[in-house]
Amino acid sequence: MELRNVVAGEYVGSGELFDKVDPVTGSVAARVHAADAGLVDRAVRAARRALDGWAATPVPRRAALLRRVADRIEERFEEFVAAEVADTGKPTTSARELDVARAVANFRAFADVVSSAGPPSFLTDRPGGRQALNYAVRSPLGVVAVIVPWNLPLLLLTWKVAPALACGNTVVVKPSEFTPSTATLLASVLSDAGVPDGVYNVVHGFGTTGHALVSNPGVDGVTFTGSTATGASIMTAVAPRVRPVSFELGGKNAAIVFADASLDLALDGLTRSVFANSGQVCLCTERVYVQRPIFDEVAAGLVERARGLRLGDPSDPATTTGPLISRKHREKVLRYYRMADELGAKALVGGGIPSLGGALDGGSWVEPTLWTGLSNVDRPMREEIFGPCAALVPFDTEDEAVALANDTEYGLASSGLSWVNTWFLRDLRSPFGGVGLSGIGREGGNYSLDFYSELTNVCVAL
Ligand code: 6OD
Repeated sequence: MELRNVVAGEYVGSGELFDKVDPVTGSVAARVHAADAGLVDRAVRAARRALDGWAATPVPRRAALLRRVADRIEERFEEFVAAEVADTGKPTTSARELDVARAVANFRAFADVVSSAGPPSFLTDRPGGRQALNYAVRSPLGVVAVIVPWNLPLLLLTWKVAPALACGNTVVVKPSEFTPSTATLLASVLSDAGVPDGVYNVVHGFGTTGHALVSNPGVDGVTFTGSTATGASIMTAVAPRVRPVSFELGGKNAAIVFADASLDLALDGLTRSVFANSGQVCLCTERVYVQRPIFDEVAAGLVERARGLRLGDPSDPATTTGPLISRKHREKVLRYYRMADELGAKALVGGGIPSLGGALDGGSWVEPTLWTGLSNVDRPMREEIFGPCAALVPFDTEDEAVALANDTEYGLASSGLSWVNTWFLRDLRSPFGGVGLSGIGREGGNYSLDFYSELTNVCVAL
């Protein structure tokens, strides 16, 4: 199979193709046409040509189109699931229940938000007892570059594309080179739903394609989810033109378990927050602080649950855990596994590469892993690993737990967002984003509208 770039509704090839590898087996799943700077420029120009017409489309019409997109994704639900699984290797059940379901929800949520939200207005007193009316008018940012990662490809793409289009922007999206399929499929759904050509464009490729996109003078803003290092390089690229950015970056998230917690609920929550998507979610827990009286019990319970995870064929409903996205990423995760070992940590479970047999041994699998014996000064406790692993550390007092959890340069789950007795429970109207190395800005509900539009205040003397 070959995947092409999408420019003004046309599927455009290039002279340069790269392999998209199936992380389950390591075999080549697709060949992808990489966009060079020239093709990226064509895509940006296409988005700019489409901008005036789309921006002038009345909000109710844009919202209706977004709802139609959600309906079309639902009609082709299993096609999206299959594409997401082929790219990521994640269990089919996860792709159904989380990724594709959220894509539908994202389009519906932002159709609702844009239909109902309006900036506040103010009556302002003037000298002499008269008043003025201040009201603000939203206009689109313009052409938005949308750069999204490989862990939740369609979920994160639509989380940005839906509000961007709702606000009247046009977009050029660059999916990760590891997960090009659902972004391409979405182009045909948008087109079937009646979104005009050029409103949504796709360029494929690696960092050089992303760099060409964010440094293109026709781009008016950049929204990005991915690594902190890439976020920093995007900031550098847009700095000379002073363009707005919205960044969801890494995390080094902590969970705190107090002695009076309901053990089963805590273990259910930790199993999800540590191992969901093989630990490849920026919100995943990699540090677990447990109050000393229940430390051994929590450790034993979590080990038992880690042993109960089923790695294997994504189409098997019993599979809970997929591979990592690539061999290269596995190398990174395994470096931390070795580092923990060298630091004298004890792996209560896992610590290496599983043997799954047959074709699966060609994939990028890694064992779910839990350590004790690490402390906050150790690199595996300070750097984002992005794998199915966590360290358990005891604490005595609440103050100590909070200090340990806050001892990080990141700030996503439990800084930008705090979950109590749950994890990754989302209401799409609430603000989402991080502090410190975890990002800049908030998206979600009206906060997304604030990023994807410019506000002009009008002051009318009455
Ligand atoms: O749920 C969301 O809206 C969201 N932005 C999740 C981000 C996950 C990062 O890996």
